[in-house]
Amino acid sequence: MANPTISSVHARQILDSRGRPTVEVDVLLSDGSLGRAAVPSGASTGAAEAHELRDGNANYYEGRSVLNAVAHVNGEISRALAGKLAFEQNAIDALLLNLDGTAQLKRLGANAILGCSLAVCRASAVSARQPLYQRIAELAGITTLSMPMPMVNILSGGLHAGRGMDVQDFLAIPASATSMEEAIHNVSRMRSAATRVMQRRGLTTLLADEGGLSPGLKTGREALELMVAAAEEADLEPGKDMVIAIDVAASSLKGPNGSYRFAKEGRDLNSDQVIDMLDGWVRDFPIVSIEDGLDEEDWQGWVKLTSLLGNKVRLIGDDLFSTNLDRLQRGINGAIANGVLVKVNQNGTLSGTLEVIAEARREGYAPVVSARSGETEDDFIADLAVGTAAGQIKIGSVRCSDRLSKYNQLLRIEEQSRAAFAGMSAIRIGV
Ligand code: 2PG
Ligand code: MG
Repeated sequence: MANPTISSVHARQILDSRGRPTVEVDVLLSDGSLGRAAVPSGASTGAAEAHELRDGNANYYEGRSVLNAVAHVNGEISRALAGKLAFEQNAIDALLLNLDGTAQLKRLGANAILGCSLAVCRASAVSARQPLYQRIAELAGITTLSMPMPMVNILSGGLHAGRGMDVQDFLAIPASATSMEEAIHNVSRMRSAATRVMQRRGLTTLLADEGGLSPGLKTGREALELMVAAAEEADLEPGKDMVIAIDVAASSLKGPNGSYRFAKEGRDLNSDQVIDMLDGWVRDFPIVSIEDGLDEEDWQGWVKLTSLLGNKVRLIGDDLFSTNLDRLQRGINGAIANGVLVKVNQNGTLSGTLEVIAEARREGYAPVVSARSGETEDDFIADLAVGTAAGQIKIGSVRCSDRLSKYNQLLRIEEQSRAAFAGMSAIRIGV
């Protein structure tokens, strides 16, 4: 059938990588094509994110079950989508948004809506016998695909590691790699080397939520030094073969009176002091990218941070922009940041996510397609990064199947597609 329609939409509750319930949706088309998608979930979440609907029943999965969201899919949403043209992704996403009727998708739940949106896209790719990345490229108007440069979590802190360190992520970018295969190999060397260095120093090497290590170091500087030591241990030259990205996740560091609480260091800093600290780190370490260096509502601070460091490193808004077009445009108009983290569940639909990526690209902001700290085996974002030619992807560490499902899919796509590896092109400022 040339123009298949949606025959059925069915959701169920499954568990994510933290063992917490999440929504999985199956979309079946009139030509027999099946699309399945599972919804990720964050721990360090932005206030402006689309709403994750949880049941709040304390006796069942500690209040985190998603049976209401599942019921919304199996009732209202499945009735509304039945008979609709599967290839009309924009129309389907618009219908989902209208059906919910609230700005943050609070009524039906962004988890219900996103699961349907992604599953429809997958089903249409199956129907067209296209790889998912190709279908996404069509939707995004992209003709030249690219393999994204990964930024890979090596050390974890913040809400992903029981606040064992103040800064949430210390990530490695395999700068000299010329293919996805080489990039993944080099960060794997770095990740294993970090374990060896930490074992020698008597530090714990247990895994954090995204498969990174959490040595529980007191200061960011100590963690950055460990990153450099791990690169050297792996025979990767810091600054050349391996460069560093950090995610401060500063919105999770709320101290009194608008200050930032660096609990491990035992001090509260104001916005200017945080900027100073980051500036010092950029001077002393091969850092090329800083995510959420300041709080999601510290717009004034962001202006200062951007004018000081925006011509040297990528400044990525995660909680700040929350994959929300209005917030990204506010940032663009205010000369704030020069990159945006892209998380499908912060936005709520695939079409909305593609709009954010397109706007970022138009304005010279680097889009970084990102997983959440709570993930499933769903590998949608690997295809999303390739199909949108985003240039960068952030998945977590090269550990745990919820992370590896995406890295492995990138390896498959590299083998199958003719997409060129983006290398550092999306990260360099002004390129
Ligand atoms: C982030 C993400 C992934 P979370 O802050 O960038 O590392 O974490 O999904 O908890 O928001
Ligand atoms: Mg973040």
